[in-house]
Amino acid sequence: MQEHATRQDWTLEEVERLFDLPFNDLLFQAQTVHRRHWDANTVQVSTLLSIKTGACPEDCAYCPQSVRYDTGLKREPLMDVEEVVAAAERARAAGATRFCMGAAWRSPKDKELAKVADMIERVKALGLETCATLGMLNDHQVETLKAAGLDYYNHNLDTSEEFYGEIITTRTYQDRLDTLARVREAGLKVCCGGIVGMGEQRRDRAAMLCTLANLPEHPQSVPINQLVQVEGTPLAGREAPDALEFVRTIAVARILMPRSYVRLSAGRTEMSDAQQALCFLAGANSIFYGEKLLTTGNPDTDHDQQLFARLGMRFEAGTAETAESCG
Ligand code: SAM
Ligand code: DTB
Ligand code: SF4
Repeated sequence: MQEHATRQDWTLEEVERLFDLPFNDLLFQAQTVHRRHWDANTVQVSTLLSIKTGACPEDCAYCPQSVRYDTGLKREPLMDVEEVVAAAERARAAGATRFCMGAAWRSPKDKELAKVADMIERVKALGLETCATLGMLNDHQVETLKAAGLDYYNHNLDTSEEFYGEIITTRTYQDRLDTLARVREAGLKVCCGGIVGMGEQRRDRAAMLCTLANLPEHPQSVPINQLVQVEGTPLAGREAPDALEFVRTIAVARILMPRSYVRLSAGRTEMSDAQQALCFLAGANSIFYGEKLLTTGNPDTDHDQQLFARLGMRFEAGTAETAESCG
């Protein structure tokens, strides 16, 4: 059906009309699109590790790792490669298929990047897909990551261009789009999404998803985070978003980007099992799994396993080849 073909020419008005649909109509449409492209009962599982924590010079108002806010977070320098490999082994044993390494940098220095490239090679050799989120990159840095075998680069737009300046003043939306273009043009898969619950309007959520869906290629992975409120950040104390509005955001992402993984990302600890089930019905097919995100909590793995059993859902099997199977 033409209306469900993959498109990159969405108008903001069209996207807002999707948001405005009656809830059941929106979820039915999202689930229909979802089933056309995906197994409806399978979820991809990624595990996060903060490889360099805190003391970030940027001023992202949501982030506990910014040097500008006193959140009581302990700073940690770039981890040793062996420690990262050990954490990746544990994630693989727990059932994760993708390992995401996050660093609190505005952009990496070349020496730091060389060490991250080692981490990527070693984690990939375990048979895991690799993802990194390290801030802004230049062409040369993107090439280094590509040569190390990186699969995905995460770099979020976070919100609409209009609202961006309310949340971050130390970089521009265009800076973000420039790094995304470098990553895409180097042939890396793009992981790019945003945050719901920062005080933005529905129009901002629609505009962010519209921007993502109109990129030259849809990001292969779209994380939708609910703001994790951390004491000491400027956004602590914001009103939590309406649970159903969060589900709507997932559903619209699924309809706009039918072939992308849509990840129900940060914020699951604050969500009921019923809300998470609605997110899967709306087309989410990826989660962060493991008891920590970067610096904040995530549901216990036991709880997640029980939730998946109750929903009759399963984890996606790994697709990356192990070093052994390559001979
Ligand atoms: N420094 C790099 C950057 O900003 O791209 C990489 C790490 S940064 C922590 C990665 C993403 O985490 C941010 O773009 C944001 O979307 C998300 N994030 C950070 N703090 C969050 C919070 N309190 N709640 C929800 N998402 C958050
Ligand atoms: C994404 O979109 N969410 C993840 C990952 N990409 C890097 C990070 C969530 C961080 C939540 C706050 C924290 O734990 O520090
Ligand atoms: Fe730094 Fe990334 Fe946190 Fe912004 S989101 S303060 S860039 S770690």
